[in-house]
Amino acid sequence: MTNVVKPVCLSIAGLDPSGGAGVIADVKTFRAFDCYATAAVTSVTFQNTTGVFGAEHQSGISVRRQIEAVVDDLDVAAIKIGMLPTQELVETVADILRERELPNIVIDPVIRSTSGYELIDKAAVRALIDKLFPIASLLTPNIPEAEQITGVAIESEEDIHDAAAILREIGARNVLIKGGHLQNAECRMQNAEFREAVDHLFVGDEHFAFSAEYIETSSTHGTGCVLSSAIAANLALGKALSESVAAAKEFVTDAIHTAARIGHGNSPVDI
Ligand code: PXL
Repeated sequence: MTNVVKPVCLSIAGLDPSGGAGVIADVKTFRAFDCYATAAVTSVTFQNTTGVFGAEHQSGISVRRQIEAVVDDLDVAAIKIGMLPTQELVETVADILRERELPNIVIDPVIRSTSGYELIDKAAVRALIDKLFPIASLLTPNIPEAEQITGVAIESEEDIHDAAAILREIGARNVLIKGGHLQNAECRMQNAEFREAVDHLFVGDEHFAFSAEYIETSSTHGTGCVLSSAIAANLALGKALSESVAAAKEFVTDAIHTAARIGHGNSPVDI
């Protein structure tokens, strides 16, 4: 028997028991890129395709012990961080990442669910900026998250550049602002024939735009989780940041196309 060596990826995120977002989406994504999947649960949320009904957050010690159990034993090649609902959890995770000098950290600054449920509190947002932005290899906000963190109202590509500049001033090294929400509004106004969803990556002095067909659908639950974990998986496989984002974007676009009809609400992407 031969043992296959695979890169190990770790998701530090919430549990969506209906499988659309959070650690379940992340684990499936890691697996789709042939990485070995591990996960530490930060919050057990109560939700399904119709909405989020509540959450029971984990304590700092629970999350610390879950992460330590993984990193004490396995050689983690990349980490995706999603929902960190409290200041205590942000600080705990930041401490461990620093202590262990863990590589390839992709942070999806999850603030609110698509259905409008606040997934993290205000003190956690502040701590995220102060403690986690500086150690992230990449930050992946969507437009509402970038607006909330920077205070810039994003209505154009120029606004995306302005928001990215602020995110970098306040500590993020590399930033991917996902344009799906902007294209949605703009395209509706213009009633355009060909719609694009453009994500903007800022790395060092470089700017890359990743365009994909904008798909008119309500099946977008979990897309942020899948994109950030797909980027982490590609970094774990040794790809550069821009190549990892390109591969992840293609994967998410396919996943939106092939979303299964699940539940009575907005179907999640399936992978
Ligand atoms: O898509 C944001 C998100 C991330 N993580 C968890 C979630 C959600 C949205 O509902 O539940 C656990």
